[in-house]
Amino acid sequence: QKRFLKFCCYLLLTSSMLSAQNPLVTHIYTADPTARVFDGKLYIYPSHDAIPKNEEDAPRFYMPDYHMFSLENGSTWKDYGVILDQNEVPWGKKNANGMWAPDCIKNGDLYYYYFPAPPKDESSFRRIGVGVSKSPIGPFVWEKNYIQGIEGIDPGLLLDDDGKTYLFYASEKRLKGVKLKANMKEIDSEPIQIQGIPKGYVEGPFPFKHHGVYYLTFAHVFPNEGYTIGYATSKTPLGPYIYCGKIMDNIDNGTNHHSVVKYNDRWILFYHWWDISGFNKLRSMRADYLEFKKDGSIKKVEPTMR
Ligand code: FUB
Repeated sequence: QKRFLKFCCYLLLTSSMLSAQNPLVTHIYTADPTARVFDGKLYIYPSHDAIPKNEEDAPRFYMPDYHMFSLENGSTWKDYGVILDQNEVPWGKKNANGMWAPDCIKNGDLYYYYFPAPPKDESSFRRIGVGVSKSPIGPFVWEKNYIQGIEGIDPGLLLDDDGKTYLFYASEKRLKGVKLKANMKEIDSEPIQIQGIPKGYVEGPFPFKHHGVYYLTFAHVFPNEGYTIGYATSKTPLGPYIYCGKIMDNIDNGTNHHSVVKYNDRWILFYHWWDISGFNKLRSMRADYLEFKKDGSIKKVEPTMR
């Protein structure tokens, strides 16, 4: 009880330490920010680090639902509230508090929201589900079952110029990828392990295409170095990839799930840190500009640490 009280005091003391740009929002804790631009508007689909209800939950991730945000007037992040609660997931385990990093993409006129959650059939640590909406802000209609044939966390989606969609995810500390069928709800190939990613714990794949090159960024743990953000490139969506180096060094943040998006002609890296809480299970999403060099390589991002 003493430890939990100490933890609550810390939250109260640190909750007034705000900065202008980073973290992006301060009224709730947000992590794993997947930013997307739909029809010129910037959205973020993060996960939500809720405040644990009791001491037993305090040292762990406590993630019962998802919020989402959009940028209004270039400066304010609008919170749309809970867009999915864990107990609304048709195939999800009740009250498991394990709603980890999601993603959302647009294909045609529809928006597809992908998320990992613990399944009630306990067939795996996490399965990946999908919901469909006519709007980027939902409401999403949630599929009755998880996507068959894959298991893992951290879905990251790539809609290629030819209309084919690829789902990347992390499973058993490795990155995997699979082509999706046109319905966006079923796999259309055998999942493969992405080749060319350095050894070590890896998660949080984020794929995108720039000047015809496929980029795959990921959170990566080198031995004795902690979480870094690395990236690799390829001529084909599912690789093999060539490791190109780090986008961000370890900032002692526990994890470093992120996304990279071009908005108003500038590239931005979205990531998280524990600015407000001082506790790496209560994270806050952040953003800093990212630049490409002329040869297509990415300059390392120095986080604005207040
Ligand atoms: O936020 C929960 C999990 O931690 C994410 O799914 C991982 O990428 C890591 O950030």
